[in-house]
Amino acid sequence: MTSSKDTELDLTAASTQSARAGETLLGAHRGEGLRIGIACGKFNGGVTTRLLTATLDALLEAGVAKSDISIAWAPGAFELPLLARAYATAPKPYDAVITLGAVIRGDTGHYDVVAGECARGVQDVQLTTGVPVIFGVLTTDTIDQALVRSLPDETNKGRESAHTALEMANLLRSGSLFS
Ligand code: INI
Repeated sequence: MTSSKDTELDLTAASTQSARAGETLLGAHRGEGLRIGIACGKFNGGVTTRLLTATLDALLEAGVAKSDISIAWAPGAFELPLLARAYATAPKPYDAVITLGAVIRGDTGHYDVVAGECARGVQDVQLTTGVPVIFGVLTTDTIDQALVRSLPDETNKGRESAHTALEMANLLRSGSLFS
């Protein structure tokens, strides 16, 4: 029986292959000196606050200074890309932006439009600005699924988003991508 374990990155194999290239870039999960913008949705705020808590825990643990973190609250996930663009193009641009939201299918016909446009907008912003914008938006069929993905543990989507933001920000500052 195959499982997701079979597709995990094998660090030994990765290191063996890296030795065959002139340069290998890997972003660390370190936060010193990085400025991070967080755009957080108020819609389904009971869930997004759980994501935000874990995001901040992870950023502060990694050494991001409190004064280098800004949080902006959007009405809902649909508005997150616009806030992300504002962070990415600010006079003193942020090194990465994290979007946090919860789009829950429930009974609303809105779901596909809101979730799809949010994802498309987030990708647009990072590709047009060159600033990493992390998609920390839960898109689930049920409230229970959203609650499971925002538990106060390692699996919390906000914590994962914080690590992704640091990794991408550091990666884009390294080696031949930077100078
Ligand atoms: N916004 C969300 O963040 N999550 C949802 O589940 C959601 N649903 O289901 O409608 C939602 N809608 C609001 C939307 O993001 C906008 O704020 C609104 O349409 C105004 O532009």
